[in-house]
Amino acid sequence: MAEAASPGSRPSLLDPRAPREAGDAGRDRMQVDALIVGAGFSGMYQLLRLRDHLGMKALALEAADGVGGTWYWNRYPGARCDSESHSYQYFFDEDLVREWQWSERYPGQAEILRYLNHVADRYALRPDIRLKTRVTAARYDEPANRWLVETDTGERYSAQFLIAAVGGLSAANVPDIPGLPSFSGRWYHTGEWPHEGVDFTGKRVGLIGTGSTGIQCAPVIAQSAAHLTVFQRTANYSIPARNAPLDDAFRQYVREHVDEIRKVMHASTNGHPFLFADRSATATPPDERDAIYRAAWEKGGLRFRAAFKDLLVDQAANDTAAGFIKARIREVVKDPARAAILSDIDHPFAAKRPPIDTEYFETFNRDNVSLVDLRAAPIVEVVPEGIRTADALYPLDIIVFATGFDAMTGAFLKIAIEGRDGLTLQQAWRAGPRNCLGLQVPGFPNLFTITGPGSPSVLCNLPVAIEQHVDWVTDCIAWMRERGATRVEPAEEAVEQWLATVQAAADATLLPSVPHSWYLGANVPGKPRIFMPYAGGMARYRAICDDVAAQGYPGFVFDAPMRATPRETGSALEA
Ligand code: NA7
Repeated sequence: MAEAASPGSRPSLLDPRAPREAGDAGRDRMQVDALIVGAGFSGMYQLLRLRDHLGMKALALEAADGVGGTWYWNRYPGARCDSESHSYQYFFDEDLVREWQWSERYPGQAEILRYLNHVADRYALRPDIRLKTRVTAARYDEPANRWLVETDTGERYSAQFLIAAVGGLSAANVPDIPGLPSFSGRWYHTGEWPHEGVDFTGKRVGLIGTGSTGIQCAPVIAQSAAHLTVFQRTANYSIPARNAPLDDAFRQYVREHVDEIRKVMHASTNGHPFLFADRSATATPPDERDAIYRAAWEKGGLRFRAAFKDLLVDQAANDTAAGFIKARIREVVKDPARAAILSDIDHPFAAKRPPIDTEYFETFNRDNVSLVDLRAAPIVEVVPEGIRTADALYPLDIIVFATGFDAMTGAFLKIAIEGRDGLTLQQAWRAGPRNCLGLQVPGFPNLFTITGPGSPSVLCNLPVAIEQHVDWVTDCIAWMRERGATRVEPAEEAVEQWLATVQAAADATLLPSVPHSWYLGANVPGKPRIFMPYAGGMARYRAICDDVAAQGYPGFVFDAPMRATPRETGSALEA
């Protein structure tokens, strides 16, 4: 990628002298070429690419009062990324990779937020980011070919391109439990954590949820709370993270191997800096297999999933991993009754998002921790004193909801987006998200979604997925500008083909077999049950996207005759 032009050389679009156009579509609206919704990992990089590489007037609107997206909001105790820090960063500028020093194997929330603020400063992004500005509505004005955007601050914008960089895991899911407003204590969702923190000292804390987040925060809360009660609906696997400080030798290795690390991430299924081992669990003799699992358990983290190539495609192979982990849980947890509840896992390993932890199962050996099996006795209601299940009342001072997100679609649908002919995104996605490559929705010209449903997104180390999406969008816009096109949207036929490809990719794995998975939307009542992310792997997805671009964007409709190279056979969008 070309070097960025000197950042910040143009006057800020937030300058009151910036162009505002009168007229029906433009009255009192700030006119920009591209409006980006969100200033997390994806929004900031999209801003940089459009502004500094294409010379566009681009502006990012961000609801928070700081940049950082996920890492701005998720300040819960123990918040840490599951990707290894040397891979959880931008790779578009090798100098940036070499400059930044991560302190631990997995980056903590505060450190990632510092990194993203560093990026905002280093590339002078702040003048083109408007904070504390939530986009509430966006309507496509077809005659003008502009997106008319409204915000909660009353600012109004008009943009040719609208890029939703809102994050797949940003719309907090607080379950609708009867009686919650009557609770006399305090309650919090982990994804909307107070900046000043929460003091658990001397408190009786209830934690609902045992996904990646609940598994991260339970051990930390248990250290200061008088008592922690973990409410478990679905028992979960977890692999020890084995977090540790990074030494200078490793940091030097990263500085000297930036390109090599990037190549591995780009070649890998999930965008991580390691590849799946080229061996089958079922074809490996049991003793040897066990030794491999033990070594992977000691190494820790998501690398465990890569110990064999068939864990996610073959139930028998998966059973070997599942059995190994369940045995470790029973080994760690001293109380057999608790161990039984924690290891009674009803789905294949890694078919739901596999958590990694620091002393999660060990936490259940503490005297101040109890475990409630909601499968045996579900939550009935919240009462002023605490949580009532079908068979008991648990008195609490604080309830922590680690109950996840309206994932992949929630943040997009929270904005009232209206495309051509009055079609709303809610209507277009009523039966589940429909788009092409996870990037564009039919009927919504010039709207791009970064890491949207239908792309690898949550199945991938996200900065890798984000850079690929942003680069693709930027290249597509550049390609249009070179050819005088002003409008792009996917053809219905291409969308149908891509949806079939996404479904086929999922069906080739064990992932859709879990009925309570949020990959299927099952955690949000009333949400359509559609497997949303593209499960064919990041490397495969990148190749498809590259192919589409190289072929002159077959499946996408532009408003000007384009010189496209016809494909010789088949479609770029096929699995
Ligand atoms: P997840 O993975 O969606 O986990 C949410 C947890 O909350 C999970 O254990 C749910 O049980 C549980 N949950 C949700 N609603 C309820 C109700 N109503 N009652 C009891 N328990 C409930 O969210 P996380 O924040 O942990 O992780 C999301 C991603 O963020 C993660 O993949 C990382 O990428 C970062 P269930 O399994 O649905 O029965």
